[in-house]
Amino acid sequence: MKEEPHIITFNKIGTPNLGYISVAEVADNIPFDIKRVYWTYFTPNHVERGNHAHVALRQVILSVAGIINFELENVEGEVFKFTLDEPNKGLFVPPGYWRKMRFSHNAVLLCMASLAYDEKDYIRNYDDFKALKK
Ligand code: T46
Repeated sequence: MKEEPHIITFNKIGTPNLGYISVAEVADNIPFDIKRVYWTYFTPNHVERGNHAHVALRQVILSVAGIINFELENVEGEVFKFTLDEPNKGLFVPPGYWRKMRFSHNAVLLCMASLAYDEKDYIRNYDDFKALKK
């Protein structure tokens, strides 16, 4: 079955008085074995990051602080827009989606990824990406 980007809502344990904890766990709410975790921060809000697609990488991405707007496009030209504005809201991104991200000044993006870093998994040219359409 074709995978589509979608929001994963993590549990939120706690109360407003005590604060909260959310948990990501393979086989519970992460649909792959996590091989790598990375995070990005201090991105000025006029900067657009991303502008690439992945060949095989599967990801669950959270905004653990601040707000991140995602635009995802597949080779068929379908566009999916998501706003990560709660620390218990994750975005599952399958392979084959061109992504653009915009950040609030305080945003911290945390990514759980299915593969080790490999620049060969990146498609960084939009025309090359669109040429994948059969
Ligand atoms: C993604 C979005 C959400 C490494 O050396 N190792 C790593 O594991 C990563 C992720 C990046 N890098 C290097 C590669 C570049 O020289 O860090 C530099 C910045 O990476 P990039 O321009 O790809 O950053 P973003 O924010 O556009 O994209 C990143 C991830 O690369 C990408 O997988 O989906 O965050």
